[in-house]
Amino acid sequence: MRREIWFWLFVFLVGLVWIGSVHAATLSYQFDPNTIVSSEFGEEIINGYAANLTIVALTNNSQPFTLGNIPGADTIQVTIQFLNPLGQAVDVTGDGVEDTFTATENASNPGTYEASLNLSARPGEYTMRIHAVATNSSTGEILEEGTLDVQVYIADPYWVTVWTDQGEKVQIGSLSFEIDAMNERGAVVLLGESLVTLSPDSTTGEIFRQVDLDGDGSLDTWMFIKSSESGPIEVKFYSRNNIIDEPEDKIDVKGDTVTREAWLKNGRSYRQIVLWDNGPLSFLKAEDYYIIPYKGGQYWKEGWGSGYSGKVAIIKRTTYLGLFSKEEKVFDGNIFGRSVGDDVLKVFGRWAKNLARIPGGWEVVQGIAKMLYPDNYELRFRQAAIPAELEFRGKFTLPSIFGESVDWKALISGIDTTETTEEAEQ
Ligand SMILES: [Ca+2]
Ligand SMILES: [Ca+2]
Repeated sequence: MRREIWFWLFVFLVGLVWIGSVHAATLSYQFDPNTIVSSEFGEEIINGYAANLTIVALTNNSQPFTLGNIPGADTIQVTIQFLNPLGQAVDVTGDGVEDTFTATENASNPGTYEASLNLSARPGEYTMRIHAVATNSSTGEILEEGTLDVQVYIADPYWVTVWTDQGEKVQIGSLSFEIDAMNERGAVVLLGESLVTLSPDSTTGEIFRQVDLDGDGSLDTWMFIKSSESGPIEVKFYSRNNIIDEPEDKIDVKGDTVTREAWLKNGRSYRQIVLWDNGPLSFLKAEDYYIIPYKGGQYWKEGWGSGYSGKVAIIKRTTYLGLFSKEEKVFDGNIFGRSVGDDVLKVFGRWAKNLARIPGGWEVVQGIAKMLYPDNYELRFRQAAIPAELEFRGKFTLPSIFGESVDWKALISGIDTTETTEEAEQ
């Protein structure tokens, strides 16, 4: 008896699930990879570049979701909306009005729907909601429907990140700014001459503002400000204008400390920086430093508004009597937004300037480091293809007792072969 009750309960539940699924269409989607940027971080729609979306919809019995396959239906609508974290459809075309895009059925492929999404949205993460519904227009009855939610990122083709401290003046394009205060309630920023208070957005929690980087008075760029746990403040700029200018080395000497900003990667050029010890006792003992950017696109890839890369090795080479040298890796890894080094040399990955390659991915076209070091060091820039093009003190390199020995050849010549040649330089 008891067993029977369980049996009928089971039948009842299966029936409920079945009734519930009668009206469920199954959706899948694909972006034309030639119209978006995709990376290990995910898919990104680039403002101003139409992203072509194909949606395949199936009825509950796996037939193409088309009028002939849904008895009683005389209307099918397949729509796309972009939702904020509260689940509300938002404006992604820049006119202030929330958007619903309609996909059209491919005449020769029933059940396949296509849309071209040309956006002008505030950069960031959105939920792309695809909704397909078949209705009977005279009764208003929904006969079958399905929804698919996908997380996507919308970005502008140019994206620059700079890491800064409170009270530090930063110049980008014609805009100078300084973050005077920053906490969870917002940021106080000196933008040009005006002091503004920015509060976190009520839906995303982000702190942002539209700014003018080319001085024509119109707001061409999105500025996002984000604090990090203990480190510097991350300021991101997204623009449809090219805000990636030629890098300029900057130098500032205070007391016996030199602060210098210099590029390590610019386009396809990688530049090694040698800090040559010119101290008065360097003939007895010299401590030289080598800052070496890894060669190859895979070390300089970003996406989804973060995923910061920028791989650099820092090697300290100590030479005694100009003859015997020992080497140690002081650092090996991503320098962006971090201060690395030792008590003599500090290296801070300050600027990451990114370009969206469509198709392809994001590329850090410029990586700029800020370095702090004593003024008895001379900076030597090299664009060496092989280790012989770098200066080394000392004829004999002592075997490394602690840690790994340095593979100069791999570091300088680059072991990467994945960088494609069809990427056009901008
Ligand atoms: Ca709109
Ligand atoms: Ca402007």
